[in-house]
Amino acid sequence: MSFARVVYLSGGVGGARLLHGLARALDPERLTVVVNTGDDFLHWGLSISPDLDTVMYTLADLADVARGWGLADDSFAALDMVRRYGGETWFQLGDRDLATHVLRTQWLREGQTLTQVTARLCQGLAVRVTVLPMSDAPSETMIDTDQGTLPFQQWLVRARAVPEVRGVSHRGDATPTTALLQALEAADLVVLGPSNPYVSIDPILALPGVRERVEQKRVVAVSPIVHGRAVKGPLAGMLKTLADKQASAGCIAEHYGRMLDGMVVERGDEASVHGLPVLGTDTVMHAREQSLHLATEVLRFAATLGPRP
Ligand code: FO1
Repeated sequence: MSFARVVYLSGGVGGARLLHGLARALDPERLTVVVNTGDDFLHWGLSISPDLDTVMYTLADLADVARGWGLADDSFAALDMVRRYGGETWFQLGDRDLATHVLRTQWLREGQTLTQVTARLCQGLAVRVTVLPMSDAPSETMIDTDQGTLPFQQWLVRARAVPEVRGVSHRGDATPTTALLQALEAADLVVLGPSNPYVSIDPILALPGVRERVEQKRVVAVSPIVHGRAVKGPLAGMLKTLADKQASAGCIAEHYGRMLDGMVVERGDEASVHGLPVLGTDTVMHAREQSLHLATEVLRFAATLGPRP
């Protein structure tokens, strides 16, 4: 069975890695990426959408893969001038990256939606996969910590995710875009990327009507936890403080619950997943070829899953 329309929910660095493989395993018009915008914020007066940019740059083969964000071979001359003026330099914006934020800010101010702006930026980079922000309204992820409630980037980047996480909430009353709901209606497979469920996938599922629509579809998740550790980022600590659980692929499956029809985990982690079809394979993607291999494995595994009991 091959899938006619795949919707991929993505956020953060991990999600983008698998996406590069999916975009090669599928014809571009059969793949829609729905991207978390809970990380978005205003910085230097510019509208920054980190997860949208990481997805777009990855699909355009322009991403700095090692660093996980921004453009490969970018320079930081503007950042150096900001530093000389005593401006904020904790969030490092590259010179070419700035063009994305400048035009996104301008086009949003002209009244275009984030969906329209994203399509225009993708067109400029010849990205043919459909990239959809989860909402056209702001829905900033807030992190409740032992040092107060912090906006997401202030916690993750400025505070280096040191403050202990006590809760995650979303500011604003965002609704899913029509394009997102239509993509879910048309989908015959939904893949949850190997992203942090709390801050990259849950913000998408929390939008009114999204979880219900996803639950009606065939859903496969790829574990962001490998042999008890997060491949990248603060997830293991969050599982401890938010769910009092030792990080495992199984607790990611439990987090998503009945929504899942199958789970893809690192070879050797299968036993941690209970009551769900599970595939153990190579999920850690160092090189580009590995993301194509994993994408192919995910699609092949998804095709073996019968209708939900
Ligand atoms: N993450 C950092 O840890 N330090 C940075 O200076 C930084 C700058 C940055 C600039 C543009 C962009 O799109 C992303 C950037 N990120 C940076 C990553 C960003 O915080 C994360 O990618 C997501 O918000 C969480 O996945």
